[in-house]
Amino acid sequence: MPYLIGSEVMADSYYANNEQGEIDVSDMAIRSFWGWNDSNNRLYAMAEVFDDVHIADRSAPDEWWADDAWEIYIDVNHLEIEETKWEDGTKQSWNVSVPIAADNLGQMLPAHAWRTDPDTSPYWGFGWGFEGEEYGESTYFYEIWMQPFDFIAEDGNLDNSILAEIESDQLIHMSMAFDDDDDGGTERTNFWTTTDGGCCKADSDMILSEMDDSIDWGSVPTAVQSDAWGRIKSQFITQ
Ligand SMILES: [Ca+2]
Ligand SMILES: [Ca+2]
Ligand SMILES: [Ca+2]
Repeated sequence: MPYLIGSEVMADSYYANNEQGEIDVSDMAIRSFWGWNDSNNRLYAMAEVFDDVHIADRSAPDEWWADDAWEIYIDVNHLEIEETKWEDGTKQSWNVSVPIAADNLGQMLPAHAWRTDPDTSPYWGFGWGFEGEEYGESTYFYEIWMQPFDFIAEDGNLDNSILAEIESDQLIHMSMAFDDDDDGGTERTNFWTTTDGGCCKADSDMILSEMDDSIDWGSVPTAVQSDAWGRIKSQFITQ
């Protein structure tokens, strides 16, 4: 079953002191869909983000968070927040900001070489596009698949890292945020997120429900590899 997360459940309680749903949709309007696949243990997400101004003006690789960006944090084992760490990969991030600026797409922690680039990493893929003005009023579309790990060896050695088996009815931690830079520079302005705990935590609950056959998924074929995800995607497009 795909899960829809819209602007009404997002908050910027940390940086702009806004409550859940207190979002000016002429400034930013967000829809995101999440799904998963039992057979390949992948998580899938897509997002559609209307924004009055789109900016990617970073001059340093680690300033993606001060541009328009999509931040994703995953802890598949639903640990206590203080038990999740970048170092051992019990918390993994995919933070993307497009188009590429300062030679980077964003930051993926832990930042082992085999994790950082979706074009070469076997563990995730990413696609994006937009309608409207590239750096003006626009709607950006993001799509990602992620192969989460239970944990990742601190030295990044894959032989000592365990891919997660994700299962039906499993409760996982995810969180995501959408940064909104409208005036350039490296201030964090708006940070619309599923968590009220500020930046960089995987602390929102998500249950991996089975597909619900009572939903009319449609039959629109897509180029995406998973049939199940293709059905979810077709639902997203036609809603
Ligand atoms: Ca905006
Ligand atoms: Ca910026
Ligand atoms: Ca913006």
